Amino acid sequence: MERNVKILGAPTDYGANRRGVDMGPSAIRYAGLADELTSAGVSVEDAGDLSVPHHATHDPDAGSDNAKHLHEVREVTTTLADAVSTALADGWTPLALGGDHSIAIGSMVGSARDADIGVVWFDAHGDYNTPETSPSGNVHGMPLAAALGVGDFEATDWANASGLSAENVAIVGLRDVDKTEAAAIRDSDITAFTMSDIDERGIVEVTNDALDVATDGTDGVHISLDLDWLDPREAPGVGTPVRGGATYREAHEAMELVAESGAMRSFELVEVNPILDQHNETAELATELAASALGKRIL
Ligand code: HAR
Ligand code: MN
Ligand code: MN
Ligand code: MN
Repeated sequence: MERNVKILGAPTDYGANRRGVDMGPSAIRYAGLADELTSAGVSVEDAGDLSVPHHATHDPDAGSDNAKHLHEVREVTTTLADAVSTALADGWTPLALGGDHSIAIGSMVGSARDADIGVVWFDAHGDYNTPETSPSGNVHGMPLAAALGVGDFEATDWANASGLSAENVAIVGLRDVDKTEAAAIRDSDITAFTMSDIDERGIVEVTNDALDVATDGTDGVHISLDLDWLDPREAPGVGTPVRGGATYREAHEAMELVAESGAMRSFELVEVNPILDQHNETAELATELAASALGKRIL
């Protein structure tokens, strides 16, 4: 399939507990994203970075301890949602560069504006907290709940605007989930695969099952790749590393299966933090995985 990819930088850290993840888009570009994607056979246009509110100007009272910087997160995600839906309408596959994982609210809302979508969420974390259940108040632990309109998010038109249904959401690679969050995932219609599932069944079966969930009755799939899905040995440059993650080969295989499915509608790479990285290797890995997901072949 002929693909044109539009890169949309979302240089924000408002949803995270660590500064530095706002430099993710620069690090990923510096690692050679455009060339990697070109080598995958897609044509690429870099739309640059979205403008995001400056830290010095933000109103500390606009969020709350339960959901920090929620005002800024709303602004960034609303801007990104518009950019994603415009790119799709113009025939592009949008690739959003985080930034922390809160940007996914915007990616999903934008991707779903003119279509029914499913989501495959590669992550160590469930990202299904709500302001009421979050132990940290960091919105990057909440984007799936936000886009599904769970808890406090039910009342927000900016987050709860995707029409996404939990039956079409699959999470792959879980190994760090908060207690109440785990119960909420179990009670939901989300399909969740832990690292143990990958150990027992292998990455091919698990990824294909996740893609089946996300493609069932939908027009396309949003692929959300949190780099902390990978083991910290492969991806040290993330804010919340957790041991026991996907290997380099497993991650590539999963992305190759994404490419083979032909189902990707929109894509994002999040949580790359160059300040915590070693020689930009996590950003480089992100570019390689993106190329695999977009069809790069050895032969
Ligand atoms: N579950 C924890 C919280 O809600 C940690 C979330 C970690 N964040 C991410 N997202 N990197 O995947 O605070
Ligand atoms: Mn995440
Ligand atoms: Mn994560
Ligand atoms: Mn393969």
